[in-house]
Amino acid sequence: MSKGALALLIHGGSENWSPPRWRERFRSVCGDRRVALLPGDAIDPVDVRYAAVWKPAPGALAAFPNLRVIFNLGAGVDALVADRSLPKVPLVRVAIGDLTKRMTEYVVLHVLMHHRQQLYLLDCQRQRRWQPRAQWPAREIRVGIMGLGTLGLDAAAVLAGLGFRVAGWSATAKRIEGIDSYHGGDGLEPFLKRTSILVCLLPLTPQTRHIINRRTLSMLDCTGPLGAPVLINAGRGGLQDEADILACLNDGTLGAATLDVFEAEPLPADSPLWQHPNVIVTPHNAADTDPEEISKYVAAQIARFEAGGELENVVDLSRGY
Ligand code: NDP
Ligand code: OXD
Repeated sequence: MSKGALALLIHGGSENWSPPRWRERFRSVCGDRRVALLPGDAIDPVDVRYAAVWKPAPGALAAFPNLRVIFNLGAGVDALVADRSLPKVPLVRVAIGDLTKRMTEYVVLHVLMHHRQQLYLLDCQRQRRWQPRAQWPAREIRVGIMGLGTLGLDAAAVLAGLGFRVAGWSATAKRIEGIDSYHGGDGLEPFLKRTSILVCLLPLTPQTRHIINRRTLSMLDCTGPLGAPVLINAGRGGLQDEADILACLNDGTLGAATLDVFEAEPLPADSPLWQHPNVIVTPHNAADTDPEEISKYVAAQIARFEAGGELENVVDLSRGY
């Protein structure tokens, strides 16, 4: 009996993430299973059992009557969950060491960038000025991580290992050695009030949309050595109100920001964030994962599922992440 086919529906991405490259990779890890890149490759929709997708057109997955599992080729599923015609089959997201470690690199890089006053030092370099400022130790900086899931937990542990005082905020209560944990609506204000570098690694859901706004930024701690607090958002652009962030940067409520994600991507050329002296903009590449690792992860999940095993990292659609 022939194996159920895998359909690839992939939009956007750099050359390494291009649809033909994904087809090549999946063909090399899927043995004799048919792999069809859509639209384009000929395949009868009734033969499709699995779909591996990145930003598919809304409604596109409803075309496969025998679909058994959808694999999202990234960690965040907000765009898929918003598709009301999404077939009612398990939706699996990426949670693998390669992605997690790359996100941790990004978070650590940017926490250190602000903690070690690198924006100031780069400015001095451009002006040929040799003017070091006093540097405080990591233990005087309180980092707060919104989202203590796969990504937030790893970043928290590495930052704590560097000596930062780390806290996290999540939906449900956690007990994690060395990390102060806050949760739920009641935990948000005390969490923000003790935080001077805020790292956002939340999923985008109706509950978290625009959670980074003037009200929440105004609660951050400005008594530490940094003076004004710092924001690092690598979750999703929909988590932030960009007009509020700009206004807070301009009136000193916020000292600086690193942003990897934006309300509109690519960030429009006329956004003031591009040129702001206290903003670091990166092009949604915080965890630019190795696609080979992702295709092997999907192929292994399909093999386990067909052998009667459990799928891993299935999204809870009622929570939206
Ligand atoms: P997880 O699902 O593992 O973790 C999500 C965390 O957010 C959990 O701790 C969860 O709490 C918490 N959370 C969710 N909703 C709320 C809420 N309303 N209030 C408080 N806490 C909440 O996700 P990951 O760590 O794997 O990924 C997080 C996000 O990072 C992704 O959804 C994606 O948007 C983004 N991302 C960005 C990338 C980039 O390149 N910029 C790359 C990869 C991911 P609890 O533990 O209690 O459930
Ligand atoms: C993801 C991303 O969700 O890259 O994996 O944003």
